[in-house]
Amino acid sequence: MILSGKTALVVGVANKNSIAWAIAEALLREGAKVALTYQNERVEGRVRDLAKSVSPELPCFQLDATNEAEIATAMKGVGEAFGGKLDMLVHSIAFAKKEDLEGGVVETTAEGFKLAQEISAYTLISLTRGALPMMQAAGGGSVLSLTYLGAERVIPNYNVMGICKASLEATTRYLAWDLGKQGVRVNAVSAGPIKTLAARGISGFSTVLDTVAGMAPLGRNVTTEEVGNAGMFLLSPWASGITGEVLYVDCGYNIMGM
Ligand code: NAD
Ligand code: 0WE
Repeated sequence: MILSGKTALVVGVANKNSIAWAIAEALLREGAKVALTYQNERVEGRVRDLAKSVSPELPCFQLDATNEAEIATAMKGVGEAFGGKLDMLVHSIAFAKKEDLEGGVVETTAEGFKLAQEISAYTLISLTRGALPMMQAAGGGSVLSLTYLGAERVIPNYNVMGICKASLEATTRYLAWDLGKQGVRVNAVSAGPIKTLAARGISGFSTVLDTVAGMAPLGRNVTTEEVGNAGMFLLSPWASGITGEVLYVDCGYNIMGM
């Protein structure tokens, strides 16, 4: 098992359909010790039940990523659970106000823009900073985030989230430069559309799924398991020569011009 003796913190599990959960399952399968966080009390029960379903002792911590104090408290808990050493960090969170995911980008308010950027991009910096002392203690580490094609192409209605994902991908490259000398790699997986909680309530999502399945070389949509396995690869020593990279896990859709 490639990850035995390694430790991981996975941020972004809401339920069993979450991409973060598929990554956690792949990490566990390869022998890693995994800790989870949950955003708030509303999802706490569900996340703790999921954790218990795979292992009796899987540490869970509350972490609203916009709350610096909660980041510090969660990191302290992770340090206690893992003997002060962390090898892997997964950032799998995003949020924009519903009204900013429809209508015109030109209508985006400063408040909506800032909220989406803070949760969807800035938190890659603050979470990495929080994890860094434990990665230094481990002699290096690996960070992974989740992005989407809307970062570099126009996907109707993705709007301010596309702008945030462009920011997240640039942040991935700058962090990779910053932390490379310390043996910390920073990469992103660009996943194809998947019907998770974050995709519910997005009008026309079924059309997005059908369009991609119809055009992608593999003729179907990607699964959370496939994204989990690719994410696990980038986090693992098999990817020791890869940093600052965005890896497409989208059944090939991104290569198409027509
Ligand atoms: P999901 O709803 O299961 O996960 C989103 C998570 O973000 C939830 O766990 C939620 O609690 C968390 N979150 C939101 N605001 C937060 C905050 N302030 N603090 C802490 N956590 C917060 O949906 P998902 O599809 O698994 O999304 C995970 C990531 O994958 C996101 O970055 C998303 O943009 C990306 N992604 C999703 C798709 C897709 O089609 N589902 C495609 C490509 C990329
Ligand atoms: O990153 C995402 C979606 C993230 C997201 C989802 C919501 C729904 C509920 C962020 N904020 C919110 N806010 C809410 O109130 N994806 C990659 C999934 C997605 O969203 C789309 C897509 C795809 C794919 C929106 C329009 C078109 C395609």
